[in-house]
Amino acid sequence: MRIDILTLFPDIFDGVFNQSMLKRAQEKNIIELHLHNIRDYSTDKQKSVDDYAFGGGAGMVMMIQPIEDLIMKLKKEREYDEIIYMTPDTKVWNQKEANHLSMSENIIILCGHYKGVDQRIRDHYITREISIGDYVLTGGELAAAVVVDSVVRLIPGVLSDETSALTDSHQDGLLSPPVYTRPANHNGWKVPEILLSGNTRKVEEWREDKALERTKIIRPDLLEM
Ligand code: 6GU
Repeated sequence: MRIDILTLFPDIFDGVFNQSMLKRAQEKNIIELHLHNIRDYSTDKQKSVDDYAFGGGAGMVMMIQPIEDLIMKLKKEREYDEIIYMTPDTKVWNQKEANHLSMSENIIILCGHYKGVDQRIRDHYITREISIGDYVLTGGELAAAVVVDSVVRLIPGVLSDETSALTDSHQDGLLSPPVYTRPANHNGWKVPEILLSGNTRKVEEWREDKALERTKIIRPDLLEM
């Protein structure tokens, strides 16, 4: 999978993309991450990328020209499955959508800043909008990093068997059951007996029960979907 990220702040991604799982996925050539600085595509003398909002009000709006030129250049080079815009004013990202997006070949992710991008970019180029939750971040970059991480770890070959994504919270629509490691008794705090029994069928049943119990208490909304 190739992911092109369009941003005014490419440095924000440095730490995230050059560590751990995302680093390994790139080394194994399972993904290619390309960062593009929108400002490099501004054709005006001052290299401006934003302007005042028509109609007034506080905050700047990202202008069409540099974003359009960058998107057009990329679209000429290859076909994209999705051109995504990161914004808090849309539907919230979830595991099901991560599973689906992980099957894409090429995607573009546009990160908004300030008051966001000119609506005409959204109307004419964007095929999909993503928010990561009902709160406002300074820009779309951290949200884009969240989306990239959640998608890439689902691509076959990225995670090892031990860290397989199949047993993650949310993968089956439930929260994860509790997990324990040695020691079996820490100053009187004991691990549930069943986990020490060696009976894999009983352990699996216990985990399913606990997952359902935790979901009912903490996130009953997940059971209604
Ligand atoms: Cl995608 N962008 C911004 N700026 N804030 C957010 C968000 C995105 N998702 C949740 N909050």
